[in-house]
Amino acid sequence: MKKMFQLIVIINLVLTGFGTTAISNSMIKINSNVITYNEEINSKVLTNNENTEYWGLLIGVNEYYNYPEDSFIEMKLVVERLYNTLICSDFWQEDHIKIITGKNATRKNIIDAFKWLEINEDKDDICFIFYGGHGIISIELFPPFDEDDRHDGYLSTYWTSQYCSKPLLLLNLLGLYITSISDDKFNKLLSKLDSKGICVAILACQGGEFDDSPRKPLTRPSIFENFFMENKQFSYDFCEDLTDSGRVILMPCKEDEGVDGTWFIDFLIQGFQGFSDVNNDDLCTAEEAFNYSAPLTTEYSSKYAFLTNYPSIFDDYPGELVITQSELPPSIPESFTNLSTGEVGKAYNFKIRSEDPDNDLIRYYIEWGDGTYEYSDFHQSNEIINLSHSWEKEGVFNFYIYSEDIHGSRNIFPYKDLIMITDENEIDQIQLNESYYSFYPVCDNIQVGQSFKPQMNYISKVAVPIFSRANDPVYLYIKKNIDDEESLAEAYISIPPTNNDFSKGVYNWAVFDIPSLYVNINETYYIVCKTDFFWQGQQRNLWASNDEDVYQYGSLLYSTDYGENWNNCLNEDFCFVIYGK
Ligand SMILES: [Ca+2]
Ligand SMILES: [Ca+2]
Ligand SMILES: [Ca+2]
Ligand SMILES: [Ca+2]
Repeated sequence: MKKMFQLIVIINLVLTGFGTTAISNSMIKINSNVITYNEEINSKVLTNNENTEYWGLLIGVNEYYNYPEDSFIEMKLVVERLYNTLICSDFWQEDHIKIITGKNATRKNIIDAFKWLEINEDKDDICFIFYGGHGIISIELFPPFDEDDRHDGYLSTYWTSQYCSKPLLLLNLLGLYITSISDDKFNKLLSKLDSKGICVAILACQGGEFDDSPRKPLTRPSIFENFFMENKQFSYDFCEDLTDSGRVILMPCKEDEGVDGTWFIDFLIQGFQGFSDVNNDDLCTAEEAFNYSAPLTTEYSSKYAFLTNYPSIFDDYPGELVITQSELPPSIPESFTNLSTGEVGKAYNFKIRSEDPDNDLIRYYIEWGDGTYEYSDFHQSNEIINLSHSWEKEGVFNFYIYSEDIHGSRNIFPYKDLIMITDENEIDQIQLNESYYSFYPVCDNIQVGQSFKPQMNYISKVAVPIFSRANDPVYLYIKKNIDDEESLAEAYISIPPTNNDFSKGVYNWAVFDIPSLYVNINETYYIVCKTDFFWQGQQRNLWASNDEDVYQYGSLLYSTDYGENWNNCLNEDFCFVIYGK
């Protein structure tokens, strides 16, 4: 059942509603995945000269108007990481990179950004374009009718969910056409660029749709032909252009696949940082980064996610396309402090260390979990340093420490830790052990709970790790029996959407105040959580859990009928902390 939840969650994450899955039997697409891809690694033709400039366009659609459940908070983080990685390299200048995220990620702004690229770049130059957001597949309604599978891929924008959620199919399709960028449109935008090398990286479902070659012929006449002469001409023009396009397109999956998590782009970023430089020339090419990312993406997605992704590459650039100079980040920080509890207002020291492969100076970026964050000073590589922080309220805090070298190269994976802060209460029951990518939606029709046995006479607070994409009130109840109408106590809070990197398990705890509830020690009680949101597969509010029996005195429960009937999962437990007296 949980698998069903998760699968629906993921599929919805990527399709925003109405997508139709395509069965692909395309002959034109280069479906080379990592296993069959073997372009010459050492025969790089590096023809950059003093006139070669690098231009970047980084698009992260992290927010969808009116549809917080579609938001993709990670995309903003990914774009920031990409920017930081490119800028570490001397090839790249700040004013040569345009970033489009949030409310700015509209179709018009994206097309305008391509115009900005077009005006600035010339044939000596190299362009890098990233798009991250929901990819949608739809029947091929508009020309050119060039898809063997009769489906087009679309890159969504800020307005897409709003205009694609109309009940009528035709309105949906029109909305899609008006608000998003089809693979054909994308191809057209790329074809206006003169740069000798263009690298495109896509992180979207059906990302494999975006490898259209400019040489691709119009394969099928259509009834729309007479109405769309301009487009028809456009396609025929493409047929005549038989020169190399100079494009390398890096795609997270095949054209009919969904994408789960940000692994593909995470490992591409690592590749551009220098992990991919197999020939040790301190240059990272698009091909090297792909070869580095593809097997890791497959490995990590098969191990941790619900869909296994097989990235693919379209490579029309002669030789290898250099994107960055290598600048390796420091290692993931290791901690020498083992502290799980603390008191309000008291400063605690954490000893940490990391090592830069180039022996560069290192500073640390810390998110303390209470809304505060800070940078440390620069320190020697491998030096054990002290970080100090005090938490000002009772609760559970996940905190994250990132290492970054003096050139700005930052490890994309943080050190993760947790501290339980107490004030006037004490900690009674805890289950802190989450397993990667284990969670349940918290909704109205889907309700979730956890049984426990208190060892103190009063319950005063319950903390649960809930990842939120919207400002929904989350209701928490304490019940004596799971199907009791009446609850012994209830509390609710609104959890604002945070900048958290959910796909890496980075999120905060929500703390619910219970007005001192008297309970009998060692008897079973239940925590129940719900929101007012009707679940149709969205990842709007999620409660982290463990898919093994890690808490002895209770178990995880869920209901799929508004709390009428409950399923008791004896071998799973939610994460929670109960404060008592
Ligand atoms: Ca290299
Ligand atoms: Ca190549
Ligand atoms: Ca370094
Ligand atoms: Ca258990």
